Amino acid sequence: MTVSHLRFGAQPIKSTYLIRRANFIAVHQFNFLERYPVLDAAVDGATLLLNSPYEPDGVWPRLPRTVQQTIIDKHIKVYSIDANAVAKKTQLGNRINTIMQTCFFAISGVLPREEAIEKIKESIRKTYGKRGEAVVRQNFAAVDAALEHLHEIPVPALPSPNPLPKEESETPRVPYVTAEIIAGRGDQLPVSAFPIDGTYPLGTSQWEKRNIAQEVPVWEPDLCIECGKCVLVCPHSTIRAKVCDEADLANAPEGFKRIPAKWRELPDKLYTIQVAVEDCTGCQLCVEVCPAKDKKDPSRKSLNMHPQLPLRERERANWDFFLNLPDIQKNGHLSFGSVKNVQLLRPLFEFSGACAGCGETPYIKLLTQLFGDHAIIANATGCSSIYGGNLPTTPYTTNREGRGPAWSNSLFEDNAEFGLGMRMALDHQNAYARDLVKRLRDRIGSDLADALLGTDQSGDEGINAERELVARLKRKLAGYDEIEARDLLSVADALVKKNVWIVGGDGWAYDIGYGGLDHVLASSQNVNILVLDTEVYSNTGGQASKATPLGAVAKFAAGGKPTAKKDLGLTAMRYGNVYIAQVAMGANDTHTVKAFVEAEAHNGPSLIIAYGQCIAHGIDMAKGMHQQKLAVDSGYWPLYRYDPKLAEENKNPFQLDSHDPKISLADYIYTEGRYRMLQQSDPEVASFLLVQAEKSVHRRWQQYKQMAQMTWEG
Ligand SMILES: Cc1ncc(C[n+]2csc(CCOP(=O)(O)OP(=O)(O)O)c2C)c(N)n1
Ligand code: SF4
Ligand code: SF4
Ligand code: SF4
Repeated sequence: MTVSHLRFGAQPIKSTYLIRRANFIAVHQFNFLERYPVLDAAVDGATLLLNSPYEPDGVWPRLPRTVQQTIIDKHIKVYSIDANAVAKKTQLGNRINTIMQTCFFAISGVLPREEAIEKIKESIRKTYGKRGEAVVRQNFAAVDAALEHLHEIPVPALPSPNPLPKEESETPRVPYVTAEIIAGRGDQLPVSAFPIDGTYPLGTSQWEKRNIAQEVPVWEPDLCIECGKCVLVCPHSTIRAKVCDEADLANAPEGFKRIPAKWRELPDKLYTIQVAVEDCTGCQLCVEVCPAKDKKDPSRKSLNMHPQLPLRERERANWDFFLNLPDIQKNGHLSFGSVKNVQLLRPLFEFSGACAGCGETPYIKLLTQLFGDHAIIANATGCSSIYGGNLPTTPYTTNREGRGPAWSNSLFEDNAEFGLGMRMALDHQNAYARDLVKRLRDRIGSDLADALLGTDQSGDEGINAERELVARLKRKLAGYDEIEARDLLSVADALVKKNVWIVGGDGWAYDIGYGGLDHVLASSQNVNILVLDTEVYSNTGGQASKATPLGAVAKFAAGGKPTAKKDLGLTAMRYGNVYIAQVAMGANDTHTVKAFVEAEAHNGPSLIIAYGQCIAHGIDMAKGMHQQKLAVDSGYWPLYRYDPKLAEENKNPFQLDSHDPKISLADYIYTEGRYRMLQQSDPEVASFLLVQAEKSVHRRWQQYKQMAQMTWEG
C-alpha cells in the first residue's frame, strides 16, 4: 500500500514532513478501510473520498462499524465514487488516477472548482498529448464522468447495528513483525522486534489477501481442454490446477468444480482449476491466453472475467479446500517437460507485489515449479528483488515438506559473482561431506556410504532418494560424538543436489552487472542465469539499457534509442560451453519450458534470456502475451537454443526455434506506446529509426538463419 501525503498552501511550502492532521483523506481501495487505520489522522470536519464498488446507498452499511463511529464522532463528510466503473466506461482500463484527482479538486476546496477542472484538463493535455488525441479525449471524458458519478453519502447519527463487513483480521499464524507491518503499524515496532540475522519467514504473502481485483476469472469446465496455459502465464500464481481422486472431493464445498482429467498417465482422476480471488490482480492474462471458446458463442471462453465481490466468500472457501487437496508428486510417474504437466506442480513463488500483468514473474514461478525444492537464488537488485523480498511479506514459499527456494538479494553490480560464490560454497561443502562419508565408511556402513556417494541425482527421483539416504545418515550420526561425525552431520544436507539460479533484469545483465556475468559465463561452473528482459530498467521507472531496442522511447532515450539492442546471447555463444536460450512464453510456451529443463540439466553455465512485457512498454497489459507473440512473429525476438551437448555429438549446437517473420516490424512495434510516442512527437525521426530497426532485425535474422543451417564438424 502506498500512502501519499500532500500539502497545499497560499505560500510555497519548503519543509518536508508527513501529515498528522489531515483535512482530506482519499481511499482508493475500499477494502483498506477494513485493514488500516485510515481515519486516525482525520481532523474534526475532515472530508473522506472513497473509491467504492457500491451504489451510493450501499456505501454506509458496508463501512466497518469502527469507521462509521469515527466518521460520526469527527463529523467527517463522506463522498463516494465507483472510479473503476468510470474508468472502464471511459476506456481507461484500471487507471483511476485522473478520476480520483478530479474528485479531490471538486470537493476539497483547494482551488475554485471550475478553475481546478480547467487546470486538470490542461495538465492532461501536457501529460498525455504525446500519446495522441484519443488518449487526451479519453482522459477528458473521465474528468466529466467523474463529476457526474461523485456522490455525497449521508451520515446517520448512529452507526449501523449490524455492519456487513468483518472487522477482525482473519490472518492467523502470521509472524508478529510481519503482522504489524501488514497492519500499518511497522513504524511503531521497536528495533528489538526485528530478526537479528535479517532472515524472514517464507510464504507470508498468502496472508495479505489484498482483494485488489475488481473482476476475476471464472472457470467454465465444460469448455476446458486442460492445456494449462492459464496457469503458466499467471504472474501472481493465483490460478492453479490439480488432479485428484473422487474420494478427495468427498467434503468439497458445494459447487466445487471438477471434470475428468485428460491424462493417459493419470487414469480415473479428476481435474480442477481454482482461482485465489483475494490474491488475483485481475490482469486478465489467463483469460486472454485461454484457447477454449464456446463455438455457439465465441465471446464465452473457458475463463471469463466476472465481478469479484459477489464471488469472494464462496471462492475463499473453494480456495482453502483446493489448497488442501494433495499436490502432484515428482516421483517419475509424470515428466514435467510440458506446459500441460507443469500446471500441476505447486508454485513456490506466489502473490508477489509485481504489477498486474507483469511479464517477469511467470518465468520465476516456472523456475520454482520445476526446481524450487532444491534451488538457491541469487537475485540482482531490480523489480525481481523488490517483488521477491519486499517487506512485509515474502512470496517465496515452501512445499508440504517444508522445502522451497533459498533466496537472497545482492547488489546490482555483483549479483553474478554472488551466485558464483554460492555455487562454489555448495560444491566445497559437498566435496567435504563426500570425503567424510568415505572416511567414516565403517561407522556408517558400506551400503549406506556407497548409496550416498553413488545416487544419480540428475532427476527428481534421484534427489528424493538422496534425501532419504541423508535422513538415514543423520539418524546414524546422531549417536556419535567424534569431531568428524559431528562435522558430517553439519554438512550432510550438502550431499543432496542444489542448483543455483542467478536472476536479474536486463539493466543488471546487459549493463551494470555485465562484467560479473561474463566472468561467470567464462567459468565453467554449474550455474543457471535467468535474465528477465523487459528492455528497460523497469524498477526505477523505465530507463534505457543496452537491451532497449532501436527506435524505442525510454528515459535517457527520449528521442528514440539510436543504437541496436546488444545481442547478449550471441556474445555468450563465443564461449562454446554455455547453454543459451532465448525464450518468450507468450509466443511458444512449450519452448520456454523445454529451455528451462535443458538449462538446468546442462552441467556448466546456462543463460536464459526471457522476454517480459512491462508497464513501461505502454501496452494494454492484458495483452502482454500477445505482444510477446508479435515480437517473435516480426523476427524481432527470435527464439533459439544453443546447446553445447549437441556440439559434443558433432551436431550444430544452435537451433533456431521460431519461423521466418510473418508480420512486418512496424506491425509489431506500433502496437506499443514506447514506439508510438516517437511517431507522435517526431514522425520524421520515427520513420528514420524504423528503417534502421528493420535493417538491424533483418540482419540478425539472416545471421541466425545461417548459423542454424551450418554443418557442424567437431
Ligand atoms: C550500482 C547501482 N546503480 C543503480 C541502482 C538503482 N537501481 C535499482 S534497481 C534498478 C533497475 C534495475 O533494472 P533491471 O536490471 O533491468 O531490472 P528490472 O527492474 O527491469 O527487473 C536500478 C537502476 C542500484 N541499485 N545500484
Ligand atoms: S487475472 Fe491475472 S492474476 Fe488473476 S488469475 Fe488470471 S492471470 Fe492470474
Ligand atoms: S487456458 Fe483455458 S482451456 Fe486451458 S486449462 Fe486454462 S481454462 Fe482450460
Ligand atoms: S515494473 Fe514492469 S517488470 Fe516491474 S513489476 Fe511492474 S510490470 Fe513487472
